Amino acid sequence: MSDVFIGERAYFPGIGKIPYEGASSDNPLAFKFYDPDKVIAGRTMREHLRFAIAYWHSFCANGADPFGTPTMAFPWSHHDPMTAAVQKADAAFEFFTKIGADFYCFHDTDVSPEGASAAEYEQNLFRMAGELKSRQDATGVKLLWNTANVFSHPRYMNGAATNPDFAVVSRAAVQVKASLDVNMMLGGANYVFWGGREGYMDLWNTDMRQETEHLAQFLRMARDYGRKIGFTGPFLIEPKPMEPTKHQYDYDAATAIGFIRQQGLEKDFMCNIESNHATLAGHTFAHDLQVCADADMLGSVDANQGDYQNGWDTDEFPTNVYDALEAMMVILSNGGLKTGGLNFDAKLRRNSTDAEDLFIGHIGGMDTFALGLQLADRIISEGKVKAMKQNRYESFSSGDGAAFAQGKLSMEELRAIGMAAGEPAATSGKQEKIRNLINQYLFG
Ligand code: XUL
Ligand code: CO
Repeated sequence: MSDVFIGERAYFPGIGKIPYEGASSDNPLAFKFYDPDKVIAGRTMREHLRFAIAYWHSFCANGADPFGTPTMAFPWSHHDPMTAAVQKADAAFEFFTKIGADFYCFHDTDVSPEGASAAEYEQNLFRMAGELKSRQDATGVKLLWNTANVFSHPRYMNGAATNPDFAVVSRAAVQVKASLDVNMMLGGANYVFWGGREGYMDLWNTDMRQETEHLAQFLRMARDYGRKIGFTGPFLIEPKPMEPTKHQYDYDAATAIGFIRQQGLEKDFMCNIESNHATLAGHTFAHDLQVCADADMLGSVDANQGDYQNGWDTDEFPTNVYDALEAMMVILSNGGLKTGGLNFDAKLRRNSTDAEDLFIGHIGGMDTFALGLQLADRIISEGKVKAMKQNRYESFSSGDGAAFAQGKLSMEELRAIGMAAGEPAATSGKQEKIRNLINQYLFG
């Protein structure tokens, strides 16, 4: 096998382009269900799923945790930070090409060293954007979204756009403006805001009203600048309820959408929904996707999964087919991902230390969503589940029910109908029946 690589050497030697081999393959480095060019409902799987690789987890997270030091030694850790960043870009594009992902996502600080000053930060980032651009052009891999990491550096410990100190707010603008410029250079399809430190640790020392107004002000300025330089894609807010802050302002999809509307940002902003963030907020993944779909604000998806026993963001590769099916039901019913994609905001476990593990994690995630897509397509096209759902609302399709739904009844008229109708008959919700039907689709 000849090795495919982008720079001077291969960073994943001995691993070639991951093939589709089908469900009976026992090759761990092959897709079992993700067949990129297979057509489902008029589009190829790759067009439906728009997989993206997260730079931060795949090429930056080294296994360090609050209790232990790094477990992963990257071959792109050159002592000169810019040389290391270029080598990391080579490794990343080698990986994107071999796994067959059409998109990638990054934070500014994932791809470029911060440098000793704001000016050096900008200089490094723009140089690295040039490096990324040439690799995009060489491979055809595209930028799904980028963002500014305004949560890791100590200067952001009290927040970025919501920091009580204006000096920090303006410093965050250095990164966000540069990241918007880089998005334009690289033809990004979306731009993301995740407010990791935009929340509070203690309400006693926090003016929540002032902080959230500053956040909106900051987002309006970023929107105006993005539009001024020609960015036409959606700006995406990624909700999360907590971690690292005790309470994050963009708690969940419903909160983020309420905020977007309250601030008059609905023409430009949508949501990027992450599975593990939805579950941290006490919802299912599908719930937060549905909230966005109903509001016409489903922008993109961070595809990962949490651990149902843990109350934190474990960012595991998705393997739960049931969750992926529920997600794909919402996504397909909403007309697909449009400018968004499925970004694997997922990291290897700390003790997954073989080079092939990064491939195996992504293969599992891609196969899981390929299964979800195929099953969702069957369920939608057969129409049985939809009919069962619609049947529950049948009483609103004609007569007084339709008049109510159309706003044609007064409270007095509604009461009179209720008085005349007598005690309503009990109507079963048929939850067990519908769940059993789903299992037939999965295993029948
Ligand atoms: C953190 C998280 C981020 C965002 C981008 O939980 O999900 O990586 O996706 O900043
Ligand atoms: Co995320």
